[in-house]
Amino acid sequence: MVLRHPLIAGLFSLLLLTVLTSIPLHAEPRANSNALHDGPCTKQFNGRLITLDITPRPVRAMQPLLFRVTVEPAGELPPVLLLDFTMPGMYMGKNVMKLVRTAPGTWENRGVIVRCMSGKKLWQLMILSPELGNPAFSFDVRD
Ligand SMILES: [Cu+2]
Repeated sequence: MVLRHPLIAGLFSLLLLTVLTSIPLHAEPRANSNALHDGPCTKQFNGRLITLDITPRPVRAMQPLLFRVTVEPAGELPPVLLLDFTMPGMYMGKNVMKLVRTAPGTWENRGVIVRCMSGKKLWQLMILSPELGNPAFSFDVRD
């Protein structure tokens, strides 16, 4: 038989409540890479400089776009990198683009960002690469 002291149980639930209320449950996710509308966006991940460039700019939904990732130093990366498109807090189906190496340290492909029926604009593009630390860029796509 497990003995549960009511005071300890009470303290525990109070502690749990404090932890839960300190998490902003309804915080809207925000874009961290809206600079993509003005030029290539470079971040440092795992000691490498990773640049995402989407053209033409600004980046609009339902427009043919060129996605280019450059990595410096490129090291031993595969000839294909996967770029995963998601909308934070929403399931939009699986949208993974194969980026193909077009030059040393450069991967590219073309595609379209769909317009979301909800009216939301925030997309996250994550390079699915454990070697690179799965770097992600989020931005508000324009109409
Ligand atoms: Cu959506």
